[in-house]
Amino acid sequence: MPVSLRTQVGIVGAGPAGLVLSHLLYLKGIDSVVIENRSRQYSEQRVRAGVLEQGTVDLLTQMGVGERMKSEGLVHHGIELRFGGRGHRIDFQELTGGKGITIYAQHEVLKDLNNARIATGGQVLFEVEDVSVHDFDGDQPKIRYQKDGDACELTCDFIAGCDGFHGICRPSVPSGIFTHYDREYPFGWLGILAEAPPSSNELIYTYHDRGFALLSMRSPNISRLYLQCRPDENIDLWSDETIWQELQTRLASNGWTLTEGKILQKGVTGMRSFVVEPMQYGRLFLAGDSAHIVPPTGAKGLNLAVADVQILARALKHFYSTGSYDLLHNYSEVCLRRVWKVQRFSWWMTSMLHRFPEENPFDHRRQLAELDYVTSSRAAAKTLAENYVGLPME
Ligand code: FAS
Ligand code: PHB
Repeated sequence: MPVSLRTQVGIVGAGPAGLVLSHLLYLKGIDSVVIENRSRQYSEQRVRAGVLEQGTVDLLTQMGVGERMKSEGLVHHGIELRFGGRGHRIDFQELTGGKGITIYAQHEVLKDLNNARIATGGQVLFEVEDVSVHDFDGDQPKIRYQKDGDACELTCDFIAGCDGFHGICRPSVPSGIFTHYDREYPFGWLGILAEAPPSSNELIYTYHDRGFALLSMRSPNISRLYLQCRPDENIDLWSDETIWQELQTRLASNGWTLTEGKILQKGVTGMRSFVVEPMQYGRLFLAGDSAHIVPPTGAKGLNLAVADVQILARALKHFYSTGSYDLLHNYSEVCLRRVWKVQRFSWWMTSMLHRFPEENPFDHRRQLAELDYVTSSRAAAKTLAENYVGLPME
């Protein structure tokens, strides 16, 4: 006989989507259990996103998990677009009425959320195995899993599939329900974490004949940098010297130098745009990367996951307070309006800043004209700025 547990909302995945949802539900008086197959240590060390939109920062602060983010995060009020060896600043403060972004690593957000969940008696079960979801077309969906060798069954009112792109929730929905929208890009990003003080106070996105590069950071002593590479790039072929040399070339600008340092971590990530519609089936609701993937050029992945679960938490609260399914029925529709605007922005930033293998000279000149327009027209710069700091929630 499996060990039987009961909760209101079963959450698969303890990434940004799962943990923000669990804590939001707690703050609304709703019980949840988070089921995670990795260890807490793994998820709190995995280097991923780095940019928090204004809305994400405000939410984490309102949730009471923003103290370390406020003291250690780096607030930025602009970015630089660099092409032709010259930099052009996009002034978020002026263009968005004072909004900005905060550089604070995703794994630091997860540490803060895990600590908050534990401090408030939350149930986040790490290192579970053989997770599966069942009966979500009925009113008592179940999550089955192995924990410390015991077979367990968690009966819920609802399941939130926050288990990322490679999770089990999306594939558990019967075929024929979902429509998939997918675009793979003909390049990836080679990313490094380096023990080097950032050579700029703000992010630099650069368009170069040899390909895209991005200067970001994690702290006054740690730089985070990326360069466009083949989608199937073999990271072992890239010595630290070669990486720095390529970054120096692509980021070069008169009178500016890129400070190098010891590379602490390096890896290659592929790039795709992906959306599944609808984002729900029965009492299973998908949120975050389990439902959509954006290329990281717009720094949106984590922020979109947080937006999804804000909408889901509001709908669940409405159900438990009134018994009405209205907001739950509208979950996908409301989420997808934002998802597709974020997909558009992420695709646009990616298309403007990367070299495409199959491009012709016209495409190259058109990209340069796009960059020239964005950095010389206030209207064009404003559209970049308002998307980058985060569109308002519905
Ligand atoms: P996540 O993938 O973060 O979390 C899903 C969780 O579910 C994980 O903890 C996983 O272990 C767990 N899980 C999976 N299968 C399970 C199962 N069967 N049972 C139980 N648990 C299961 N976004 C940006 O905005 N900027 C970036 O620079 C950026 N860089 C990235 C680099 C990499 C290498 C990757 C992979 C992603 C990057 N992203 C970036 C996107 C990333 O930040 C995601 O958008 C964000 O993590 C989405 O959060 P979640 O939806 O919670 O999914
Ligand atoms: C990062 O700091 O990891 C980062 C910043 C901006 C992006 C993508 C990644 O667009």
